[in-house]
Amino acid sequence: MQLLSFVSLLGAASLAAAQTAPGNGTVTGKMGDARPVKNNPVGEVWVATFDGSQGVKGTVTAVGWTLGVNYTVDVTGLPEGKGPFNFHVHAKGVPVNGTCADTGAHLDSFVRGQDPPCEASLPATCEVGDLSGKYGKVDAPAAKKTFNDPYSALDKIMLGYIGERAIVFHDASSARIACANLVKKA
Ligand SMILES: *[C@@H]1O[C@H](CO)[C@@H](O)[C@H](O)[C@H]1NC(C)=O
Ligand SMILES: *[C@@H]1O[C@H](CO)[C@@H](O)[C@H](O)[C@H]1NC(C)=O
Ligand SMILES: *[C@@H]1O[C@H](CO)[C@@H](O)[C@H](O)[C@H]1NC(C)=O
Ligand SMILES: [Cu+2]
Repeated sequence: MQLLSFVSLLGAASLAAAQTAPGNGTVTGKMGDARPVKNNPVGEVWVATFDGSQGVKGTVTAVGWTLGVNYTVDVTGLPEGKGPFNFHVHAKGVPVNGTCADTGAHLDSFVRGQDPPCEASLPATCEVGDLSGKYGKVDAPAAKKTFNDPYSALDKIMLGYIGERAIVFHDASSARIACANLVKKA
């Protein structure tokens, strides 16, 4: 009886160790977990417009909320057979020549890096810009998805500021298939 409970204790201990192994929850930003943003201008709207010239057509909208930002992805034209698609806020905007390669890496305000991948159950430990890592990928041909990200900021002085940065869609090979800048709606 005593031995049995000792054995089950050991089992529980190794299970706990497995759950906190590197790559599952122990990796966070060098500046700590992303901080929830509570002072965004509620209702302020930013839109990334995909005009179809890169195949993807539609919008990714970011609306200020009392906790971070509400995003709505509403796009068509995701290429069949190339998904599922990741999408991120990247660190830089799209240059005038439209090259998605020049949008930098994911927005990573708390300096976490991409490896190991984001653990969706622990979104504060993920890169701020890794929206599909936190809230799920989308698939071809059309995607409509709404979610709240507590860590996205609409104020330039805040960590996690997403304004004027690019939303980038990647295919399953991680190629950057389409990008557009988040622009403040007048
Ligand atoms: C991480 O741990 C959680 C439970 O804490 C588990 O649900 C999840 O599957 C684990 N993820 C990985 C990648 O091991
Ligand atoms: C933002 O999303 C929350 C739910 O996550 C919802 O209660 C709220 O009404 C939304 N706000 C706006 C401005 O869309
Ligand atoms: C596009 O513009 C960026 C920024 O000015 C530049 O670094 C890059 O070389 C350009 N790419 C092409 C293909 O013209
Ligand atoms: Cu990306």
